[in-house]
Amino acid sequence: MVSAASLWGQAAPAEKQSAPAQLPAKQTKEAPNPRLDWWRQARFGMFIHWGLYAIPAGEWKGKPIAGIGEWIMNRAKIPVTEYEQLAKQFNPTKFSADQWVSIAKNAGMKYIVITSKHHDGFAMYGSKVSPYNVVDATPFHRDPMKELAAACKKQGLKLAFYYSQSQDWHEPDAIGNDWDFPDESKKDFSRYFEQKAKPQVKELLTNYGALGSIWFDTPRSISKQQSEELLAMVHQYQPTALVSGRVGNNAGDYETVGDNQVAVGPMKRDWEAISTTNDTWGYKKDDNNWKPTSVLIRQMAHAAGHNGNYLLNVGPTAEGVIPPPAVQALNEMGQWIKVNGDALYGTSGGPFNYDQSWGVISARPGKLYLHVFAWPQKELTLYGLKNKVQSAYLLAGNKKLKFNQSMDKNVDTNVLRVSLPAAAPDKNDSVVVLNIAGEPDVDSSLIQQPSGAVDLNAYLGNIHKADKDSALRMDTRGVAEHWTNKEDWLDWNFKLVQPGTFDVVLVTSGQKNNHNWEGGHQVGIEVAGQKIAGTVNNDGEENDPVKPYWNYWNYVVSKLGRVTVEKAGAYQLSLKPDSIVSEQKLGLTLVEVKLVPVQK
Ligand code: FHN
Repeated sequence: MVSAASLWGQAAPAEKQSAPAQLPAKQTKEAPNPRLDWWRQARFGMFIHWGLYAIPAGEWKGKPIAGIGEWIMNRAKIPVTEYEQLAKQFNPTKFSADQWVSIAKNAGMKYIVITSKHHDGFAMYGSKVSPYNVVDATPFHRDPMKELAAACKKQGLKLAFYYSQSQDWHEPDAIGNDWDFPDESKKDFSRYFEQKAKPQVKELLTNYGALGSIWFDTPRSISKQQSEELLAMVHQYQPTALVSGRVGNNAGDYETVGDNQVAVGPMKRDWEAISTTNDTWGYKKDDNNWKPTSVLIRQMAHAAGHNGNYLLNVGPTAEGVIPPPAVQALNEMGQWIKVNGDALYGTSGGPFNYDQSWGVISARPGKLYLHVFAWPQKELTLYGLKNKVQSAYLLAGNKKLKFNQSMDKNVDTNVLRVSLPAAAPDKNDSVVVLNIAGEPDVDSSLIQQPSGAVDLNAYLGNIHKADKDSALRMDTRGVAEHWTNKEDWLDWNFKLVQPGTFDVVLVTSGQKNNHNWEGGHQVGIEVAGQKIAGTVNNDGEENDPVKPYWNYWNYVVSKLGRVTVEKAGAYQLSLKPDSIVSEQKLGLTLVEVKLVPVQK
């Protein structure tokens, strides 16, 4: 456990009442890109990973193969000649393009992105460029992409193709297969790029009607010129189609953040969160770690609340069936959207830099949508909104709500209080709409939340680097990573509305899929003239249902000690490491420092 230094629990002198530093402006809108109009409107899409890997479904020669299902060829080092044999078994007799598109449509999804060729190199469409494709090499002999294009057209969804432009484990010249083709000196990437990748992308752009995008992935060492060629090709053949950020070299139309990372904080570009429904992308028969619908709905709302899209994956079986638990969750998301779609489609991110203890905010001109995940007793509080609120209502049933606006003089902050009915209209996300006068205008200083907790997220901290080349940086979840230099430190300015005694808690993060976590760091915290010191230990998992957390990443709680702050006002908290353990090269992966009120 934790050692705390001498000032534990003592009454604290009020700190100098200087104004807290303003946080960076909320997401800056990019220059207009008309290609993005439909995509910003859509906000929610279906990702489909489907290919030969659905046959082994995570098991090779009777042994389970760890990791994501579509990587089985690589993880089990399956020779090309053996993996090719799978094509002879691929006969998805239960595949129905209409049914898949209906599942997406019913969920409220507006576009579908499907793997036309994943890293295994097998084309899931009829290709003239390579016979290694679903029409020529399988007993199925149908082109599922043609069928999906027709079904999407009929049902009014956009279709987009995922294409792995750099990794192709079937090809000696491409990136990724070092078990069949270990001699790097024999590889000529541009031969593969010119003879397979570009001609196949051209086929996709010219044979399937109007596309929403080409979703490139894992650029690896592709050159800037090659990324730009792909971009130009897509725009040449389909002037309205988008190119995903992973075309490489910052050439795409928008940013694709890391897998299963829901971005937080100010996002400078249009972006897309990509999420699995369980832990794998391609079907794996023993992966039953399904995300609950509450997590999926809240992740989607988080993405919208930060100006992003939510692309949610399903991995159909080799027979062509989308796993029932995923269909069930999508159905429940669709129910939520039928009532609350106004808070999603065509919205932009909310005006605050930080999330609320009860949820997140999305916006459109004249309206703020308060997505309430944790329904408070009687009253919802929002600090820092300067606009006059004209009316407030629940999106479910348009029920009008009473509210009042005042000033809290102690912290010089606007306070909005909205009266709520006792029961939440939706257990996952109930939306309160505010009609406001004018452009949103908010006090952007960080403030204690209505719950009484102070959430000092890593991405909101001021970073003090001892050495400008230090590797410390924020990942797209807003988590500090590569913090291995103990001379680097963070501090935060914040306003405290309700003084009291607080537990000081550090939340740190492990690697995806719970693989690694590193602790044992010694840290010091100073706030309101009090110092505590402690060790970053694993005191349990963070379990805050309001945050877009899920156990794909583990969030570890470390209780450092206790402080008492006696007066409302402006404060600063600093976090300085005394030592950092980095044997696993992870170091201190900080999600946030939390001040949690101690219940009297
Ligand atoms: O390697 C792929 C992976 O298999 C999957 O397709 C994901 C989806 O975003 N993209 C790559 C890893 O980031």
